[in-house]
Amino acid sequence: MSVREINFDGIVGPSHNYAGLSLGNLASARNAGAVAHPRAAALQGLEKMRGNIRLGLAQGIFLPQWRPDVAWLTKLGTDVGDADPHIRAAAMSASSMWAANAATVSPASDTADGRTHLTVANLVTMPHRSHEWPQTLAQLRIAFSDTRAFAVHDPIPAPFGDEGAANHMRLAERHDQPGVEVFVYGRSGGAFPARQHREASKAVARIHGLDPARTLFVEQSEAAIAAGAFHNDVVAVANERVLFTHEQAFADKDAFYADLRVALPCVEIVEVPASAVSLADAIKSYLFNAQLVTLSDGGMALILPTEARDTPAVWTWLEQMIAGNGPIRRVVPVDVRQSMANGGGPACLRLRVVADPVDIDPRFLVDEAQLDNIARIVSQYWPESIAPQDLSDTRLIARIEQSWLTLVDHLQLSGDLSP
Ligand code: SUG
Repeated sequence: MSVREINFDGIVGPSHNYAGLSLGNLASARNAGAVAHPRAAALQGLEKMRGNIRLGLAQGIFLPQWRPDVAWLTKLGTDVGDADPHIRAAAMSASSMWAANAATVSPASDTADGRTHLTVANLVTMPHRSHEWPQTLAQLRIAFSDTRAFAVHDPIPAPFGDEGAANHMRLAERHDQPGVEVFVYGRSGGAFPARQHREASKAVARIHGLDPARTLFVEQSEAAIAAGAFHNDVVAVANERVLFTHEQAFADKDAFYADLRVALPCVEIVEVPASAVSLADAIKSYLFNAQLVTLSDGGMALILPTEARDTPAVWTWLEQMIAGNGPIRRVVPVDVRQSMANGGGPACLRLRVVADPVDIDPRFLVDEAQLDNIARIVSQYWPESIAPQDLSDTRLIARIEQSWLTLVDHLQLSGDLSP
């Protein structure tokens, strides 16, 4: 085989719910208290993966995490029965589904030692996400255990917030060529927290052995964070030589674009002006939280949420873009509404790894037949619905645990991953 881009999607866990845990994430706040549908959510995610396989893309998976996170509750001196409701909800969250926040990945052609480097994200800013990394790291260490090809790193220490690939873009002439890595950090978002700290981004770049001449650190605009872009991948996405971005994504776009053109002269910047699509519409529709991918004919497709089609200004702009002569030739809407209602679009659900699939543990790679098997387990075991007040129900918790055990056993990972 050869080096290519593989999208690892987080399978939506059986405890998926709307507890309104993420300050600054407008969808999470809007849907707080609503009834969630974990089974439908997981099936939507699996259908997105199936669609991508049919487009000719390579697909990987990460497993849901053991919930409730008993180890975390124990460290807090409590358990699921006695915990305060907001701590219980944090321990039950299925937020690891958003694999773009699992880690930052630097492909082998960018690093000093010629290995692909992955640093697990510490996610320290949001309590419900701050306890994801140990179980994420366990999976990364299995999937990428071949130390000739991969180096998997511990999280950057607190208090330096690191939210992984959601604030990292890689541009290159082709995936297997040396690239430019762009780390986007926030300084302030007014009432909302800036989750990615510059110090964390700099540390990741050092640990991965990146070439300073091909590494950029770029500040996210305060306006974007204040408008609800809690991660850069809500307002910009890159693939190979193309940067697709909202005009107001960055604090100083002119300086950024100029630096990018020096580092990667072939770059094509597709900028959506605020006069065509407001920041509010971009964030509501998640236009930029799309998977921008290269198809086998060399053209690019934008896999975006159906909400983009339902937002008139966004759809009008996309139709004009496709009619023009730009590098993005196709738009593919996908239904991930259950995840979207918590602020997670198609791009949030996946972590991109440029590597040779033969170097990866095959239990983390899927074809359509394996997706069928996983969908059968989801249909049989995942709860149909969860309301926030159900989170202390012992029968529901038993069912969530049984769902996880069945899936992990099916994937032959029960010897490696324990609750
Ligand atoms: O961290 N939502 C996630 C969404 C993450 C989206 N990821 C990227 N943009 N890459 C978050 O805010 C909501 C959970 C709740 O409210 O129950 C949540 O965690």
